[in-house]
Formats: sequence, C-alpha cells, structure tokens
Amino acid sequence: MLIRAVAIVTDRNNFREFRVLAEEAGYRIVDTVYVRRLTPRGLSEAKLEEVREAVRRSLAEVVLFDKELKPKHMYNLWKHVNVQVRDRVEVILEIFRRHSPSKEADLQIKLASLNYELARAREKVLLAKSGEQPALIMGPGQYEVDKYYLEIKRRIQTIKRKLEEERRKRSVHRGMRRRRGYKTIAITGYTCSGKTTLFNYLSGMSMKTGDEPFTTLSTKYSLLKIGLWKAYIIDTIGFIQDLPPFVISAFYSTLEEVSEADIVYLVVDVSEELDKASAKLETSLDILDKLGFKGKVIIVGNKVDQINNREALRPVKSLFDATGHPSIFISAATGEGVDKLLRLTEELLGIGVETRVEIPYTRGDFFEIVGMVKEEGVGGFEELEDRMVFRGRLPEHVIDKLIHKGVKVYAEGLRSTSGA
Ligand SMILES: Nc1nc2c(ncn2[C@@H]2O[C@H](COP(=O)(O)OP(=O)(O)OP(=O)(O)O)[C@@H](O)[C@H]2O)c(=O)[nH]1
Ligand SMILES: [Mg+2]
Repeated sequence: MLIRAVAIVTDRNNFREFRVLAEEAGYRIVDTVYVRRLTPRGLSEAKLEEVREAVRRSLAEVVLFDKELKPKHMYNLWKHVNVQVRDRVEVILEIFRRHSPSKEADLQIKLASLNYELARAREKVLLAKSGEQPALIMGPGQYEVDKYYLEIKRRIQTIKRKLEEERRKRSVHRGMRRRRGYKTIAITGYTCSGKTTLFNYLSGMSMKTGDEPFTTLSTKYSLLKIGLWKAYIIDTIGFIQDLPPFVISAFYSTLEEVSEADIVYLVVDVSEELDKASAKLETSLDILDKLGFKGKVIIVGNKVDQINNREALRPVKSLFDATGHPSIFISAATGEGVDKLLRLTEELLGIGVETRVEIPYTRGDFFEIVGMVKEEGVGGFEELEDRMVFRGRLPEHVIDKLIHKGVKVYAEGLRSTSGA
C-alpha cells in the first residue's frame, strides 16, 4: 500500500521523474503544490498555507519535496503541516533501502544515510537547543552537540572499515585482471536507460531489468571476448540528477570499477524527448567527471527500436557529437547496432599487431604456445614440415610473453625477434 503524499514541486520539468521516484519509495502523490523559489525561511507563508490545505484536503500522511531541503526549512515546513516531511535525497535513499540486493549495498546505503545525517547534524542540534521541537530529528534531543556528532562519525568509521575489506578484495581482483591483460568496460548511464538490458544482451545473463529507477544497486560482471580482447563488462548502479556527492561517495567502492575502466559505455535513452535526453547526458558526464574517469567514453544511444522515423535521431546525434565522444545507436532489446558498438570498442581497445609466429613441433611447450596464440589472437595457422606458423593479429602483451619464452615472432614495428 502506497502512502498518500503531497508533493512540493520546484522543478516542473522533472516532476514526472520525481513522481516515479516517490512511487518507488512507497508514496502516491495525491496533490501537488508548485513553488517557484524559497525565501530564506523556506516556503513563504502563503505557500505554507497552501501545502497545509492540500494535506488537509487530500488526507496526506507525508509531504515530499522534490529537491534537497535544509533542515531548518524542513523543520519549518513540518511545524506548519504537522505531517512527516521527506526531501528528494531521503526519497532516493528509501528506494535504495527497498532495492538493496546485498549486505555490501546495505552498508553503502547506511553510509550514505549517515553522511546525509552528519551534513545536517549541526543545524539540527542547534534547532533542538533553541528549544524547538526536535521530533523530526532522529533523537538528538538527549545528546549534547559533540556527542551527537561523534556518534555519527563513529558509526561512519565502523561502516567504512567494513566496506574497506570489500574494496580491497575488488582492488586485488582488478590488479589480477590487468596483469592477465584483461580489459574492463563499464556500462554506465542514467537510471532506466537500459544498462542492464545491454549487459544481459552482451553476457547472455538475465539480471533484473525494469521501468522503475534503481533496479540495479550492485555491480555485476561478465567476461566477454571482443576482437582480440578478453574484457570484463560491468553493469553498474544508475546515475540521477541532484544526487548529492556523499551518496556517490558511499557507493565509491563499487563505482571505483568505473573510474578505472578502460572504456565506459554511457547509455542514453533516446526514445525520450531531446531536452530530457540532453539533461540526462549532461548529468551522467558530470558524475563520470566527479568519479575521476579519464578513459575513453562511447555514448550509446539506446532504445532506437522505439523510433519510427530515424531522421528524428539527427538532433540527438548532434548532441552526442558536441561532447567530443564517439557514439553509436543501438537497441539493447533487439540487439540492433550492438555489433557496431563492439567493433568500435575493439578499435578503441586496439586492434593489436600484425604478426607471424613460428612454433617448431620440437618445443616441449608446443601445445601450450599454440593454445595461447589461438586464444589470444585473430588469424590462421599453417602447418609446415617442422613448425606451425600463425599469421594474424596479437595483442602486444602476448607478443611480449612469446618473446620472453623464446618463440620466433615477426611483427610490424618490432625491431628484433627472438629465436628459439
Ligand atoms: N524498447 C526498448 N526498451 C528497452 C531497451 N533497453 C531497455 N529497455 C527497457 O527500459 C527499462 C529499463 O531497462 P534496464 O535495463 O533495467 O535499465 P537500467 O539502466 O539498468 O536501469 P537501473 O538499473 O534502474 O538504473 C526496462 O523496462 C527495459 O525493458 C531497448 O533497447 N528498447
Ligand atoms: Mg540496471
């Protein structure tokens, strides 16, 4: 059962998104009050009255605010309407709590909530001290300022320690992948853009997808062969507008996979109106930047199966081109365009070096070497009387390995070859 809510809306353009977020968090918006801007005290008297009336009329149990609210504004609002008040950040955190798929995600959500609490603690304590009713404050009435602060900090530290272990394991795993020459491709983008649908198409897996935001809250991996490369593709948690930095940082241990990826697919739902797609693209690029991602980006315009007239994609294409990143249009649902995406990916990862490798039958490790070249290369073998010859492309790290083993390799741009 959804809880009846009155929404205060400051951003009309994104109201549809906020309504979906609210529903996913367990609220049904039964009435709305539009507000253009806040006064220093928060809502104007007239608007407060309007909200109170809406609450009374619609029998709402909660008031939702579509942006982050300062504690004093929240308090002021609560005092007038006399029902609980939740801002956008709290709504998002509630969705996270509902969708949490794992213990690690639980911890990350707790960390985000505590960070949110910490950022507001001082103001809340001041409110409580000034004798104002602390009912919407999570119990700091009985705490001294410092104690309240320290308690939150202590809990943050405990959670961070627990998460650190997971982060360490992931980092070891990443190091191992890199040493083996594996590449990493992170699928990122706004929530509901179709990241998991693409991940499923590429991996053959069937992870949960859905129209509701934040279906995916933990990273998933799959190993894929793309041209010469073995690449880990990673499905990640979606981005959203106005996500405060501390929420992002709580998920940092998982998002670290993104910041260190070789290639990021930035998925954009192009079946939406241009201004929506544009805003979501901008938000996503901004978050990638905040995560410190410096690698290559491919913008993936998804859901083209929804577009009847492909001419309509021209303005979207211009939008993508203006970012300076290459882009491809696909449908993750039907698979259209995914082959082009993979070809571009291979090009960006590197198509390797044209080589000729000679492997004498007399080598003790003959089968091992042939196996390695077959697995890592793209090309063909020729059986001669005394040796097997491979002609084709190989990644550089494999050429290094072969030379190290004393195998004869003739490659473009290679000054010398090593002979057995
Ligand atoms: N028509 C169409 N629908 C798609 C396509 N790709 C994804 N969808 C739908 O879009 C919705 C969201 O897809 P997901 O793959 O769950 O999106 P996501 O980006 O992983 O979303 P979060 O994990 O919630 O951030 C689902 O209902 C999908 O079926 C596509 O190419 N065409
Ligand atoms: Mg997903």
